[in-house]
Amino acid sequence: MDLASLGWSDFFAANFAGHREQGLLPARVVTEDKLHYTVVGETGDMIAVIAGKMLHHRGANAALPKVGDWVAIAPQPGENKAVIHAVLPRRTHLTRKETGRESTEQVLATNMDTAFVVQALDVTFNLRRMERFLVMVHDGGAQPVVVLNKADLCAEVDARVAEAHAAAGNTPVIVVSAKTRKGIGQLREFIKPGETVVFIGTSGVGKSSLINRLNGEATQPTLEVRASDSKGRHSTTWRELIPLPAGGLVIDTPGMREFHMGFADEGIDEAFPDLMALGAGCKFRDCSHQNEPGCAVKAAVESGTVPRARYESFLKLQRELAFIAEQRKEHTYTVNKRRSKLGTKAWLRNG
Ligand SMILES: Nc1nc2c(ncn2[C@@H]2O[C@H](COP(=O)(O)OP(=O)(O)OP(=O)(O)O)[C@@H](O)[C@H]2O)c(=O)[nH]1
Ligand SMILES: [Mg+2]
Ligand SMILES: [Zn+2]
Repeated sequence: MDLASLGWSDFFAANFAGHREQGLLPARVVTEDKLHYTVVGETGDMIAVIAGKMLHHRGANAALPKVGDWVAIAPQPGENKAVIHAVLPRRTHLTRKETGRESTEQVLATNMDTAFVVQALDVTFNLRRMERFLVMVHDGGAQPVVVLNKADLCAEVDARVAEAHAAAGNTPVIVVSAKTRKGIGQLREFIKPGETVVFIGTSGVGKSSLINRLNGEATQPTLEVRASDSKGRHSTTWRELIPLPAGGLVIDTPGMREFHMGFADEGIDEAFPDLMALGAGCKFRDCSHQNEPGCAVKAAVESGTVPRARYESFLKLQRELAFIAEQRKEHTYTVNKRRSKLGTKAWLRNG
């Protein structure tokens, strides 16, 4: 397997030079299960553990290898095993921040070019939630694409698309159906050989179903959604990097529960650039755009320049950020203890 098709680039090569001198080899993290990993390199996939030295010197949990990371490994001779000695700097990342300190960040996936923010065109359709996922993506540096799935269940697709466009700014919006295969070709156009994409969105929106369509084969488990409330049980329980037959790599993620999505303050700027720009015209520099006199943002809402719904979602996000900041003071971080299973079948099959 050549490194370029796994996403290797000059950026990583430059950062690897020192490790190469020490006789280490580059590999990419495919699955992560606490401190057990599957990595893939030029010689195929291996089970990997992290070097003791690295464990002792690590600062934050975020510094440990995550799915999508490039790592420096020492292969164990004669075995399909390796020891991870270092994590290369990340080009992009997807990070959930439950509190502000670095030790409390949960890195969900790394080094992706594009992030598909998936929403279902059914009763769960929620623009505010979409905006939050977009904040997360912007924050980590990947290119977002809004994917509206389950088009087969929606009679007003055009209206939903218009709403999504209004909320997503310049972010592309595409309409698909994993069921009827509508738009799968369009989805594919965003996945170039050697590039990595991640699917994110709440449970049941159809992330794994779409990946199975791209794959041309069902490798990802999916679950039937309860018809009554459209709520799926979580069917994907681990993150995994999957090679596609046509080139390119996808990372499947388990659906996130809304409440646990944290946001970085910088991300809000990028999700609401229009409001941020207006805010420069407010009378007070620290204007919260709620009750202050001379607020340019409120004036724009009153005059209809900014849709009221957009303003309200901005306020809601601001409140949630404030709430998270409060929580931060009260709770100390507990490491996510969710047990996940290793899923190496895709690599065994393709590699
Ligand atoms: N009608 C319809 N159903 C779909 C479509 N895509 C997915 N589904 C169904 O939605 C349910 C959830 O799909 P999954 O692919 O498991 O969703 P997920 O986003 O991976 O969910 P988690 O892994 O729990 O985060 C399954 O029953 C799918 O069959 C679609 O385009 N149309
Ligand atoms: Mg899934
Ligand atoms: Zn203001």
